[in-house]
Amino acid sequence: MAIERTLSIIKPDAVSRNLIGEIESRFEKAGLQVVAARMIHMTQEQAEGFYAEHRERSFFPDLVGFMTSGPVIVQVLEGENAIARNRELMGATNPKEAEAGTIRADYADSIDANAVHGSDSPESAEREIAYFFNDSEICPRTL
Ligand code: RTP
Ligand code: MG
Repeated sequence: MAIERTLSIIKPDAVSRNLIGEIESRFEKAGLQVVAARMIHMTQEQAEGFYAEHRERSFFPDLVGFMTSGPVIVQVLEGENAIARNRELMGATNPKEAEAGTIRADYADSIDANAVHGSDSPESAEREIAYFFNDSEICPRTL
């Protein structure tokens, strides 16, 4: 199986509820390794650029408002099949539909405050990682 990298965000709701460690623990137990990480409070411009693909959607203003409402952890996870593996661990976008035992089922309140973000494809992962990190800020562990 391929070793991949994916962009993960621990969103403002999870950071404010002191769930950083719980969530990182799930990634580590699943064999995903943190190879870059930073805490930031996104500006409106940063959040709008990150979610540019959703610019025309009705939920876009709420999404940008929420993502700029408090600090987040932006990070790169590395491991076998990391993109899909991270999405499995996260669960469905709407926590009400997320499978039991997933991060969103256990820790998320609503479709807006849904605890985590994860890249949804190799193309998104490449763009999203480069959006927040230079090559020199990524510390390879398994690659
Ligand atoms: P994410 O990008 O945050 O990992 O989540 P996702 O792939 O599961 O969901 P996506 O479709 O990319 O949507 C990005 C975020 O926008 C919010 N959203 N709200 N009200 C709605 O219908 C709606 N749909 C999406 C969610 O917070 C979602 O995580
Ligand atoms: Mg998405």
